Amino acid sequence: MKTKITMLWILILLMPMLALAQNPIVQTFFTADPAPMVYDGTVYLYTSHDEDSTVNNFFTMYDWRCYSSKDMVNWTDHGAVASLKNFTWMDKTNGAWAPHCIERNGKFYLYVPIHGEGIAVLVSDAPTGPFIDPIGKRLIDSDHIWQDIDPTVAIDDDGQAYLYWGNPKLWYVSLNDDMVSYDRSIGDNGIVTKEMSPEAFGSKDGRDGKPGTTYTEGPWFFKRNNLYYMIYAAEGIPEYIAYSTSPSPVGPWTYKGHIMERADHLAFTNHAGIIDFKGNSYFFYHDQDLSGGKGFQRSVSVEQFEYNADGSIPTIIPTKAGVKKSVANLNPFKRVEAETIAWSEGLKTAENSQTGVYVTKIENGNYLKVRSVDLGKGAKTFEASVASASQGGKIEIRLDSPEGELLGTIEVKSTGGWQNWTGVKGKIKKVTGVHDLCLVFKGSDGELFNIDWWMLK
Ligand code: FUB
Repeated sequence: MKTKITMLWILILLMPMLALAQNPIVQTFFTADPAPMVYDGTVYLYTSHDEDSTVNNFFTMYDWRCYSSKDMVNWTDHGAVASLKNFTWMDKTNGAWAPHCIERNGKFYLYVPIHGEGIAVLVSDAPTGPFIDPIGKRLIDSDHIWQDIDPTVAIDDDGQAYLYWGNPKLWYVSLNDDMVSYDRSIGDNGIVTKEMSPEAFGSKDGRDGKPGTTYTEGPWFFKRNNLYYMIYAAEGIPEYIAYSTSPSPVGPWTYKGHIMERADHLAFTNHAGIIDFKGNSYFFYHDQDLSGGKGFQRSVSVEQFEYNADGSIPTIIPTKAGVKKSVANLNPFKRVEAETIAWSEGLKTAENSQTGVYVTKIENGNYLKVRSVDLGKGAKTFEASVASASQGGKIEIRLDSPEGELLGTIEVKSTGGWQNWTGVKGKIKKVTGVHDLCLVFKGSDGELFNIDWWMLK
């Protein structure tokens, strides 16, 4: 009895924290190595993907995923946009490590490391793919392919694109305008090795007996207000995040210090991505909260921050709350993909050629939350596209939290198959203004139904 009362108190005390939880930003999969890209009023977030089952107690990573957001609190899942199967010139089945995508002249170039096979490039006409391999071989032609990981790319104001990468050294190439080849006239057949001096990349404390620089891996290269930044994972395992700046894209780099310190709920690796979006600055990283502390099952999180007046980056504290304020409202009167989620409990997404990405593995008590939903003058009806091979269940539409005011309940019956999609609708109570909305799923044991999209009318 005493234990039950204590548990109840812990839950009551945790409630406000859970209600605020925004990190990690994806709860349906384990995601790592965030690479955010701003394009056409939207943030596209490319991630690597730690599988739910880790093989041989090492990174188990087969594909790269993409998520997008217009408001920095609701993230739409675009599924696995590329995988190791894209490359026919090698036969690795594991090793889809940290990606980076950039747009040039309406094409999207996804640079990816294949651990042990070096760095490759894929190209697409859309940020969410499909991506194809334009050169049929690895992009970086080096004799140290095991160290060729974590590509980061930026295009300077004069149009010159640079691709940096590497562990435990930093190399770069000057990409040609086609973005899939590079200038072979500089460095060693095009590859320039950066000098790893303590002035450039900090002095390692030598705790493993090997003095050197703090630079380890995971570089993130960008230009802001005429200053070039190199953010990176530092000082081996466990890693913290540090940075250096330079007056030019190719150095000399000057070490500037730590950005994110080590912390218990962070993984033994960390990997940063930084963007400015709609007037705010955001720092992406990964932690191991969602998996309960498993370093091979990481999750991407994000914090809003402000640069100091001199362009330096403050120390950023990893939080559970993450981004507190959305930068846009969500319009529920247009079809909302069900995989647009601010927070979810117990759900997965899957994809097929008919529906694209949809929400699945729905069981009694699971829910998804969308934030900053502009209900305007109020809606009368909730509509959704669902499929169920079981007995179905119910969708409760609740205001602000999973326990919030019940606006309506929609019945979902069996449709005769998990891919037999049909429309359901029902009346909801009229509420005006901007609110968070929760879809709370109810039913008996087992999987209830899949949901592809919903909207209000
Ligand atoms: O995700 C695999 C590797 O772990 C990445 O390439 C590194 O940056 C580290 O995050």
